[in-house]
Amino acid sequence: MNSSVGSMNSSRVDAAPSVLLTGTSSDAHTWNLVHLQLVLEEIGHTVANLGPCVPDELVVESCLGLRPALVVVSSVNGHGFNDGLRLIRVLRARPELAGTTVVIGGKLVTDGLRNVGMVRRLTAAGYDRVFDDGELPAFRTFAARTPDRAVS
Ligand code: B12
Repeated sequence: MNSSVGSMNSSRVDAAPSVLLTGTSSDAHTWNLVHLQLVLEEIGHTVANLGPCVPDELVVESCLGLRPALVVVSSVNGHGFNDGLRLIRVLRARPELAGTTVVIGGKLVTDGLRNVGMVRRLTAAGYDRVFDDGELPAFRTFAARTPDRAVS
């Protein structure tokens, strides 16, 4: 584990996390992250929760250091689409992370509507799935199918 990787909270300090959970660079909300961590732990994952307002570079560094099987990006402040688009481009630019499963979800835009064009652009840029605010059951099923370890 890279010692420079900080985190808001982790399931077990001695276990490599299967999931890296992060807020976006502009997003100060925290309870979304706490809730998602509990959901992920309930289905058996170990979680490194980087917390809110995480710079893109720290997400990249954390992914390279921890090599999680799944990266979960959460945003509710309405800037998630733009922040998320920028973040996935930076992540996918690293060949080591080209195959890592990365999903995003929450309240990604300000109109509160699921926008098909937005989902298409986020997936075209590299997200494996885009989850709407209310799609926790679908997310739970998806995360339960994700293996504990990244395939190297
Ligand atoms: C508390 C709060 C704050 C607090 C946050 C304190 C903290 N430490 O977290 C403070 C006061 C700091 C704050 C600030 C702001 N907030 Co605020 N905030 C809220 C509020 C009232 C509750 C959020 C909360 O904690 N919910 C509880 C958690 C558990 O639920 P959740 O956040 O909805 O997350 C769930 C789902 O969204 C979903 N989900 C989230 N991410 C993901 C990811 C995946 C993969 C999946 C599957 C699901 C998922 O699952 C989560 C768990 O159930 C909401 C309104 C509301 N009632 O939701 C507004 C709200 C989120 N805030 C909003 C806004 C606009 C702001 C500000 C921009 C206001 C301003 N002008 O300054 C700033 C942004 C600051 C920033 N830099 O991000 C808007 C966002 C609008 C939008 N997206 O369209 C909301 C919706 C209020 C509103 N109706 O306008 N806020």
